[in-house]
Amino acid sequence: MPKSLFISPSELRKAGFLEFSPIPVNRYNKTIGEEKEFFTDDDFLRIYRDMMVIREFETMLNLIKTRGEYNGIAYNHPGPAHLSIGQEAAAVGMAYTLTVDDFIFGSHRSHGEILAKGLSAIHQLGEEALMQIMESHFGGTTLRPVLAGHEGTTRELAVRFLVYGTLAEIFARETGFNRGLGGSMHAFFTPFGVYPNNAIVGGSGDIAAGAALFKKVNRKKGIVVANIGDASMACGPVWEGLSFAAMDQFHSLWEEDMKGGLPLIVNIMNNQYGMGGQTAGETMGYGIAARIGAGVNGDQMHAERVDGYNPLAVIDAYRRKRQILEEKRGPVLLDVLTYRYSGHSPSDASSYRSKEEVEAWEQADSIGWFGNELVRAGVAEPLQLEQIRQETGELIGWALKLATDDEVSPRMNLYARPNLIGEMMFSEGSADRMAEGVPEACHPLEENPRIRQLATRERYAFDKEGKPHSKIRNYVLRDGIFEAIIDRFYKDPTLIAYGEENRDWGGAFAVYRGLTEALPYHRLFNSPISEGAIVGTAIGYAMCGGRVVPEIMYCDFLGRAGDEVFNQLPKWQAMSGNVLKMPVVLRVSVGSKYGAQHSQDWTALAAHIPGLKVVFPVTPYDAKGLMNSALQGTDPVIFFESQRIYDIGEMFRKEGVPAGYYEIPLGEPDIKRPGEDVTILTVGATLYRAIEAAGILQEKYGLSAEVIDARSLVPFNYETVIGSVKKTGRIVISGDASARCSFMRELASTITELAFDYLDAPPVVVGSRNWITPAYELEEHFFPQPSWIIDAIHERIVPLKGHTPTHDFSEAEQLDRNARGI
Ligand SMILES: Cc1ncc(C[n+]2csc(CCOP(=O)(O)OP(=O)(O)O)c2C)c(N)n1
Ligand SMILES: [Mg+2]
Repeated sequence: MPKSLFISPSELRKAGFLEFSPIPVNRYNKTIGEEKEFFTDDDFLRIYRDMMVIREFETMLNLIKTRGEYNGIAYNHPGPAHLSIGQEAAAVGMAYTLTVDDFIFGSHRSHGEILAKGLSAIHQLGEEALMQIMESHFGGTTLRPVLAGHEGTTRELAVRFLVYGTLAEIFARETGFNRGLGGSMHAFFTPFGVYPNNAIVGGSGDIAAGAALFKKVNRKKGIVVANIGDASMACGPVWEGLSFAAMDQFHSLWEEDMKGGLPLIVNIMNNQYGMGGQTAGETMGYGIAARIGAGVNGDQMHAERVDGYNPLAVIDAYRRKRQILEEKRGPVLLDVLTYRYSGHSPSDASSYRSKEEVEAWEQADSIGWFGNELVRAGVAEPLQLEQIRQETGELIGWALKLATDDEVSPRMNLYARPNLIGEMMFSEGSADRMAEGVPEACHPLEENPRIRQLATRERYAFDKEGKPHSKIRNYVLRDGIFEAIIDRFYKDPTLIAYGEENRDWGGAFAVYRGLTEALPYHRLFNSPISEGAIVGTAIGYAMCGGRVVPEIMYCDFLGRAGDEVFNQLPKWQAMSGNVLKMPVVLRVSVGSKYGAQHSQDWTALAAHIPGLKVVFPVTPYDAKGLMNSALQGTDPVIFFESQRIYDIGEMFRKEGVPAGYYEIPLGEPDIKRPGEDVTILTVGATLYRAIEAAGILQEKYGLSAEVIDARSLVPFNYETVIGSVKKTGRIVISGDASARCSFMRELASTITELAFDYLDAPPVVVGSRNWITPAYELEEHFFPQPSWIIDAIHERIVPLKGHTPTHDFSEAEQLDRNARGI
């Protein structure tokens, strides 16, 4: 249903003031005595114990890094260890009230958060559930070393499992929580609600918002916490995540039980520093980070600063904020004051702060202070606290010994299985739906007006006599994409799609016309203009178990989502040790008419990044079949589309585009015109210019060209192309990307390696010039034209009798262009 939110000039033009409410700062002031009503002595002691576990864990790592030894156990750990000594109360306070269904995301400095949340989950889970979690993680690989000789309770076993799994991960052991592929900065363990920690600081900002979106849309229990460093509050993904999470539409347009804000707490772990830059007073202007909330939405994100040196203050805040989230009034911003005594990393010389400052915070140390308070309030005897400290030391020493033992904690054996990591890059799943359930829709699929309209369209572009149908009668490429997507919307209840102008507008290029009527807001909506958040939230949504189709309006805008597309989307499946799946089909439209910033083909950038599948279909049949495959899979797919041809009919498949469901496997190039004398391999919409060139080659020069459409870039099965080259001995590769470092160059070099013996001449690349894309009116000088392909064949492969080239494809010209970098 189209929306109606009337914008009234008389209302909007009224005079007034924007008003803000006071933001509470360190308002918690209860004593332990006063809190006894809400905590048992055991609870207090557990808080103390959890803080102590983190302290000792991090202290051990600090000693390993700086001295190569802890309690007589020597070890060399060359990898990172960003420690949070001093921040324990903030972590334990954050995790204490969270349930197992609540998810936390973090950063490079999140060992403490993993332990705190894990310990909290272990406290809550029953013994059977704990056993089941531990036994099923990688078929017991992490549990086995822990279980050997264990004599305590299941809960004690689980604590050992948590500490060991985290440490083994930090040391890159296959027995670690992520098979050693995550490591210190990316370790996590989803069964305890610990979701990915991100070494790209601030990276969790939009991903966590996507996880909260998943919870909301799929009616899952629990809230999501994004732990973000104070310095990372400057990062784009954090701001984009905030904008996304605070969208008005959750309240104004989403309907029934979907109405209301996202269950998200952005928890600033405010330790006052980046690495050495001081946030308040130097690198940021917020003074008190909680101020940010006032700029995000009318609720000021219910922002508050809390004293993260007192675990009870943080717990109190979480209790209150959770209620806000349960009332669907999120998101929430918490500025949790803390301090790290440890350096940014163990090599940090602390040149950016004074000894006095560190000592002043050490004086106020949360563990020492909390212990004293417990004694003062009669909760614990000093001896009890000392016993906790000792037990913790033993626990950490035990874990270190085990995690550094190459026999029990081996690394992934890449000698025996050299391709193991390669095999983990993709999940290669096939799933009609990511969860059971009835997909929500506003009407049955057959009643959809566009589906009905498409039933009357010509699914092959030519009539019986071979004459083209009038354009408006044709079933076109955008229809193929639409049919695949709407079909999946009716199969997979988790599927959602969003991007800029995706709803009422129907997508900037009308691919989604007809979807607005079919789907409720929570399955199809307009996002803010936040390419980072569009992709980042999709990543968070998918890693929690949903399927999602985000859209980037122009390929050129991919740069705005650079971190999400290049660092997050491709990496989490393997970095998780294959715990996570990433069923995200990212639609990216390649422009042509709007000049330098709206016309670039960046397929090579996507294909370069390991972990992404990349397709670029250019016929209605291929578009539908490849979209079906992409949506059936569980891997991230960058789905390139070309704005030149959204309204092109099916010109190659005489049977037309099937109305029913079919898949075209990713990775198979397709011969679009058979031939004998020369192969023209195209990437993207250049196919149609290559077909034109092939016609001219045949008619004017009697040369029969075989035209192959790459269709996919990653994966890519070379067999068809090599088979063609064996026959023709000649190949031109053409596409609309600027030629330098393009995927065409990759194809050319691989074909040279694989088919050198069959080639009469080296493969020739005919791409766009290495310039800015000029205006549409000048584009024939920039994008490959049929005449360029013919000229290139004439100049570099086989002279064409009587041909006078109009473009210079000589070696001298190529050398000169390269020498000048153009
Ligand atoms: C995008 C990005 N920029 C820079 C870095 C290098 N770096 C690692 S940690 C860090 C400081 C982060 O400060 P903050 O967010 O406050 O977290 P803290 O280290 O204090 O926990 C920097 C600059 C990075 N990892 N990622
Ligand atoms: Mg910081």
